Amino acid sequence: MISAYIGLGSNLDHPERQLLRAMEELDGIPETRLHRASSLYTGAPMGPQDQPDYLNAVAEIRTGLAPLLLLDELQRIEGQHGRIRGRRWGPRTLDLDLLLYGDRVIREQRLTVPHPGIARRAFVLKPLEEIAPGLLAPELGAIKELSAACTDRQVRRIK
Ligand code: A4P
Ligand code: MG
Repeated sequence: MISAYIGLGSNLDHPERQLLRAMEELDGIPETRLHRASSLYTGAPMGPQDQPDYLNAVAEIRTGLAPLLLLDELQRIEGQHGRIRGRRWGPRTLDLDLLLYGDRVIREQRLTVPHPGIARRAFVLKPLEEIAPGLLAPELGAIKELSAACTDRQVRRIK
């Protein structure tokens, strides 16, 4: 089993419910179980400001699925949440990003791992640091140090 980290985000249609349901659905992916879930964090949107604040969290899963099959499952779950792909960085009911997949580095058309936004996004780094304070990410290094150095917008842990 490989340890993988998933970033969850929502800012439409009851974000808290969207994230909690998505956590259960991660646990329901074939050959996969939810290992740890962070608290929920809230913050202003990155990108267009004419949209609601986001709720974000990070989950650690243990999976036997290959990366692209895992991505298929994440996109299937997004679809179940009524996700409509609109403008870049626009509002969404559920966004699931594959942040890290073990210590693998992947650069394929459909999939870049580590996720390219990690180092710049407090809404990823704070919850990731909460559940994996000692984590070292391939190409990026210590999550704790990235988090300390991140000058992105503020995020606030709510529950
Ligand atoms: N893709 C490539 N690599 C990956 C990966 N590691 N994980 C491809 C997931 N997908 C990956 O994704 C577009 C394509 O990326 C997929 O088809 C997949 O093959 P998408 O989810 O359709 O597009 P998107 O999410 O609209 O674009 P993007 O640039 O990924 O947006 P982000 O980065 O997800 O940002 N503000 C706050 N505070 N919190 C947020 O969570 N989220 C966004 C969306 C904007 N502002 C935010 C937040
Ligand atoms: Mg995305």
